Amino acid sequence: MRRGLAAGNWKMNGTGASLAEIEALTAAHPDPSVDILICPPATLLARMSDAVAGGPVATGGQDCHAAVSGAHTGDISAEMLLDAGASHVIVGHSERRADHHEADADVRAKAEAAMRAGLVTVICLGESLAEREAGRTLDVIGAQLAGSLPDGLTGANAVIAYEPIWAIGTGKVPTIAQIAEVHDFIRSALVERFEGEGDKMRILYGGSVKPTNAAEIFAVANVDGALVGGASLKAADFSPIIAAL
Ligand code: G2H
Repeated sequence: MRRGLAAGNWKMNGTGASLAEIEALTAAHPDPSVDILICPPATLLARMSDAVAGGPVATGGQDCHAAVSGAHTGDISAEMLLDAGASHVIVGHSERRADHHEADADVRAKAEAAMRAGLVTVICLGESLAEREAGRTLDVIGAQLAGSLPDGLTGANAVIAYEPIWAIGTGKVPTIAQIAEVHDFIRSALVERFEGEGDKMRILYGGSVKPTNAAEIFAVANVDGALVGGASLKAADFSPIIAAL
């Protein structure tokens, strides 16, 4: 049985004042039946990790460089995220793929770096609207799975996040049937490649998850939680999503 995971991706949002939201979230879920993860901007990671230490909320980075250290201005290694208190890192988010031209091979190298550092890697996949309308969704997801996932992933060190690009921050959500189709496809591919470990990996849905739609999304087979952007910024929004899982 896979344990649910409610993951918040704060993207480029949040300052020190936002730590009050984490205090409220922790107070609202002292003994949750699911895992809770917040990935703040790098500037908040160490402070947030200190603030949640010993409690039910884990912290993660939003990206990492593939190398351990070196001349990479502005980048952060997986080892540095670990040092700042993170246990997880998101790699391959569509905003990174688009804004920073990250290809599957880059995402795979970052996921390998996360494994090397001992972080749980949250690997993001998703199709564009043009790809969906062309009937290519499963081909695109299949290629991303093959190209972005390194060997050696397990249920303990990896989480997959399916995020249709057209549903991110737009308020548009796929139908339940569309979510089910892709999650079932991802599960089959994971089991085919990673055998028993593929069955243990959590598959999150991401894209405009809100308190009002979380329960019906979580009822879908092979949806093991959510990667939540905008609705994870405020405890008042994220808390009911956690409770729905
Ligand atoms: C998808 C998601 C979080 P939002 O990017 O990763 O963002 O919930 O704002 O659509």
